[in-house]
Amino acid sequence: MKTDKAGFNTKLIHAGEIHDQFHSATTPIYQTSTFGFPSAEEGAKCFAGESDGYIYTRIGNPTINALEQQIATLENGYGGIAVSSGMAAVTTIYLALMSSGDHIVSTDAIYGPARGVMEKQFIRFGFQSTYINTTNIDNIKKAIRPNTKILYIETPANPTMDITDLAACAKIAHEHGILLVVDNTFCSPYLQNPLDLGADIVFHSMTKSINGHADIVAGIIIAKEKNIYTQLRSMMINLGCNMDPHQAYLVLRGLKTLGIRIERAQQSAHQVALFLEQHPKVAWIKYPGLESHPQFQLGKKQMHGSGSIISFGLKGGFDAAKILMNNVHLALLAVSLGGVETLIQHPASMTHSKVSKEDKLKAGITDDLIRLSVGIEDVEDIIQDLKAGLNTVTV
Ligand code: LCS
Repeated sequence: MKTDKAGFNTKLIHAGEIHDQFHSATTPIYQTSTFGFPSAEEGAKCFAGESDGYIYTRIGNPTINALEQQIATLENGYGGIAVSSGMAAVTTIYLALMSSGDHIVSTDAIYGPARGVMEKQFIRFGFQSTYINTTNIDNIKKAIRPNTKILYIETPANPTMDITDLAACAKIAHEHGILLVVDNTFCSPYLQNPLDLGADIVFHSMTKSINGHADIVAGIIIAKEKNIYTQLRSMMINLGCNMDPHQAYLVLRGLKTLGIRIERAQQSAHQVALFLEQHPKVAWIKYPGLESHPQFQLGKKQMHGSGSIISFGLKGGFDAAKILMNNVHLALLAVSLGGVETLIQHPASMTHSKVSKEDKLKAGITDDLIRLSVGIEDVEDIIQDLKAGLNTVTV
């Protein structure tokens, strides 16, 4: 069906779907590496870009293409580029859009390896980077240099849950001729649409809520305009970080329930956040749905909901955090987030362990910070699990 004017949940089921001769209800898996040409002339046309026939799966594949079209529709972008992981999305963006001597301004509290690859590896190629607290727009203005090419924002940020004003970022970026790139992993297209707020590129680790079932690692980049889309696609093809058709099929399957999964998880997350906020052993909590969140109003304005990720600290600090993490039984002590299962982890020693101690502290990734990704189990069980775990904390 035509989904241009359809609602979000209808698009989740039907946008991008393939209409084959058998009227299959799901998009078929084209598990093939290559595609035959009907003639030598047609093959040459495909390579010349004069025909949109498929050539080779690293370049394009109908199952992967269905997913790319679907997410591009959900994010209101020109086109999507599916990649093998969220980190493949990050590195494809850096390598497609930066040259030696170019500079990036970025949120300091981003997913650890997205910062690490820039500071420890791409520095060899002459890429320059400045990491700042982007919740204060003045910090961004001060950090921009004549050679700045990208303003890179993660909001809510992993793991601090700080929220940055995307419309204000788009204004500043465009005044300076800079591209605004937004990591929308924590929200998914269901909760936030950065391109509508002025961003040029949005990307996701689809390993998280888009797929939602903790059985796939995947990523996608969506560009607002054709010329940037073409640059990114060309880089992905040459890097060879394409998605696999079966991986695309699993993401397409998970994506169908994105709306109902997020609605339920965020309803539970709100209840869990209220429980933690009033617990005597909890020192602080940051959840976009609580009025105590420093950017509560901004979150309400630019997000369509509060999501399912909570960060919090205990009065007993890291020692207490370790006791809690070792004494929960429903929540899995594991990295990743946004899935149907509740996960708990310690960013300072896990996802962000490679960020220097000094940079972690500057970014607000304190030793006591515990990150909780609330799943869709019965919320009473999630709270009971945390309550029992907190009871074992004696420090
Ligand atoms: N962006 C964000 C915001 C992320 O949280 C992650 C992974 C990535 C990009 C990279 O995606 P991947 O390559 O893993 O698909 N975040 C993780 C986390 O917080 N725990 O484990 C992985």
